[in-house]
Amino acid sequence: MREIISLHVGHAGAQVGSKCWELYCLEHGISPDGNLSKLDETLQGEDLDLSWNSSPSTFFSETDSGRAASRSVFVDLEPTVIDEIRGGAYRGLFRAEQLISGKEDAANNYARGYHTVGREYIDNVLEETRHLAEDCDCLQGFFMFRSTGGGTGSGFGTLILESLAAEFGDKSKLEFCIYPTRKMSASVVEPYNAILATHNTFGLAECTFMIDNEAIYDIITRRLEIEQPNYCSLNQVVAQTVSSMTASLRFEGSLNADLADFHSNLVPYPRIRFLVVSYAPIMSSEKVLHECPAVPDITKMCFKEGSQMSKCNPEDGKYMAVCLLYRGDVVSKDVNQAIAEIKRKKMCRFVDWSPTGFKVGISCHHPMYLISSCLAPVERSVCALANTTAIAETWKHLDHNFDVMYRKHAFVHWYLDEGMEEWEFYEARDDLAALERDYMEVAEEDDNADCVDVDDVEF
Ligand SMILES: Nc1nc2c(ncn2[C@@H]2O[C@H](COP(=O)(O)OP(=O)(O)OP(=O)(O)O)[C@@H](O)[C@H]2O)c(=O)[nH]1
Ligand SMILES: [Mg+2]
Repeated sequence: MREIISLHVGHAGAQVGSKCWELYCLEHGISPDGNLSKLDETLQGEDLDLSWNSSPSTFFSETDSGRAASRSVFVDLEPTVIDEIRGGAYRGLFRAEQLISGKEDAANNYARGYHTVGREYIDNVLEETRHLAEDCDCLQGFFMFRSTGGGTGSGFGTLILESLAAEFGDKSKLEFCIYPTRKMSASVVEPYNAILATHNTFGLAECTFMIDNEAIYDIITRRLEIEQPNYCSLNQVVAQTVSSMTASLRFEGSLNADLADFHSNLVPYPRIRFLVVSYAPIMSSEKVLHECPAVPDITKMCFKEGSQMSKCNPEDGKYMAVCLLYRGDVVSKDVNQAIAEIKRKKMCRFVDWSPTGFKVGISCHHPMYLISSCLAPVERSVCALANTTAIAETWKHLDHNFDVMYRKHAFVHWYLDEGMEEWEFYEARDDLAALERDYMEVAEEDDNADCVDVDDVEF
């Protein structure tokens, strides 16, 4: 078995993580207390895999009493979210050591997470991670969930990745990162934290799945007609997407059955590793009564702004690689036709050196939904992971917002007080400028780029 350990860091990392684990439990027929056969009657229970012979053990271990336990560590520098998990319905999935919390948060300050407050907890996190790793037959790697806007996710998350690189250098490390947006920021210094975290994470993680709260907020208001979505709704959408992305790791599947497949397929250069994630369909219960989107419909949705978890216009960029992960009632012939149509309508431009074009994976396990989910259950879904130069727009906005404050040196003293030095700001900002240039070079490299040929489709 090839196991994966998930690390959920800071408020956003832990909250999103909770929703993900609820969904994994549902999909594998694991009850909230870790029991394999006793399913909550309120949950949908078809097609469940109630055995240890298949892939749930990539994410779950089996306790001596035969219960399922999560292979994860949840850590926040303040206690609120972790206390909720400790007292929540799913507490049976964790040992006490897996839920780590401190007394005071990093106050939206990267330096507090990295240099001062976070340092006090790094040993606990590493000790528990080692313990979980020792329990694995053959550890594949790690998923980290965090926001880069707050101090814990950005600073402490980076410190954890650095420590993992030192101790588990040969293992893959993939991140799900919530990046700051202007509309949904918790503090003005989020661009500082995000840029410091991005710069200091180069070389530590192979692949970053970008999540933008504003994009998800817009999807929910538009598609689900919820006027003011809260974090809970946002996290349900993120969890649904993460569950689709990880389905091939948890169930038998032909594509991305191994963690390394993700980055080997999708990341052509180490720095160009930030992936745009799309999920379709996202439908309300009312809509689902009248519409049942077919494979071509859901495939096309992934190439439009309205299904993307990042705020960037896919038409402004060129794709380097795309991975389409279908679930449910989907056959290869329909996928082939859907991709042919995307090509015919020139909905997606590729760089001409991309050798593989689309990668496709189909899992027959249809998507499942928590009873509390704001998303209506559907028979089939697709999650697209795309490496596109359109993401450069995110760096442009972030760099601009950083510059507006840094020009006046606003808030910089808070970081210097916590052990950072002035040059770290320059260095991080310079690196992000270089990243913008890297993306421009990839986009400019060829002007003969065309849509992918349908012969490139792989099953
Ligand atoms: N989607 C989502 N975003 C969140 C959630 N909580 C916070 N955020 C976003 O994350 C950023 C703030 O980061 P947090 O995760 O709260 O911060 P933290 O890592 O706990 O760090 P400190 O509180 O500063 O120690 C803001 O951009 C918020 O909009 C959540 O539950 N879901
Ligand atoms: Mg916090």
